[in-house]
Amino acid sequence: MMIVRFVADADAGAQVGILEDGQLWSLPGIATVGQLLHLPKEVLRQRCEGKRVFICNLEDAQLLPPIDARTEVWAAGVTYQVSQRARMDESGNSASVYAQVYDAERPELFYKSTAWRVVGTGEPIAIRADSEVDVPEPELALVVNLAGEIVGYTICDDVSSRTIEAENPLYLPQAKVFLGGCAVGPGIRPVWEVADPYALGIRMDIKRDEAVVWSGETNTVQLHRRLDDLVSWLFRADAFPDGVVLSTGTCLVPDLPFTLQEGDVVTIDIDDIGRLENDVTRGLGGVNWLVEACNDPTMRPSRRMT
Ligand code: DO4
Ligand code: MG
Repeated sequence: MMIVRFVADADAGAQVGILEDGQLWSLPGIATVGQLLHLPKEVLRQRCEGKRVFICNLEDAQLLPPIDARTEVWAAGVTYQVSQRARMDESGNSASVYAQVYDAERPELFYKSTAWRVVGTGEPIAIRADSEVDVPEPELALVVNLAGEIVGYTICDDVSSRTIEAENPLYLPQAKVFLGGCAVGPGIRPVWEVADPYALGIRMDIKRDEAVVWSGETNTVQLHRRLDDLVSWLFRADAFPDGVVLSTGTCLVPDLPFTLQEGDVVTIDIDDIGRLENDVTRGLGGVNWLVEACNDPTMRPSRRMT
């Protein structure tokens, strides 16, 4: 079962419900994912497993990113050794900050996106026009309710500018937060359906002109932090009235000088969670539609679901 947002009918707009066995169902009384994230985990489970109304088959609808309302995306960084090494290799005199944060008790946590800026599977991501080296970051993301309980898992692509972050670590927000720089999807796998989040295979392929130009595979067993611990740091001095998506850091980093290019296709698979697939555009032109789509989800550009 997956909790999803979708458009099946332009008049009905965005709906929230359950995807199971290729069929979409709505949950009576539930209009947003934010509303579901008000519920304690056990009540959420009862709602998901309780009364539903059949809407249509998946191929007759368009999936939207599974995040809305006031839900934000936050991210953890340098949580896998591969990320620590990559940051140290690229950052010259600033390399020591990454070594320190990897082993520090306090994790690196940063704000990544509002819900309206997030793209879903089948929609374009963007790399910045003022950056030369840009990468996707395939990450297991936690879906956390108002009370700070992990209620589900999804996939986040923390698209990043290596050029800007390497120039100065204080440029991190510009390396991380920009229109089209955050993809989340395809839906939310409830926590009660994932036996062991520390044993999930993660794969990423990058295709250019139909050929795979980069491919890698790893497993969340390599994660250097505990998931509950990351959440507890996030909730230490902040509140999330419509819950929060917390991305847990990248475990796959292409070697320099690899960079994404316009037209590439990034595919991320995580065991038990699903597949997130996005074409790459450069600059604002390919993602400006997000500004209008935040008020009209039926105008999303793609109906592709993998
Ligand atoms: O320190 C920069 C951020 C690193 C990051 O996003 C990651 O490790 O996933
Ligand atoms: Mg990241």
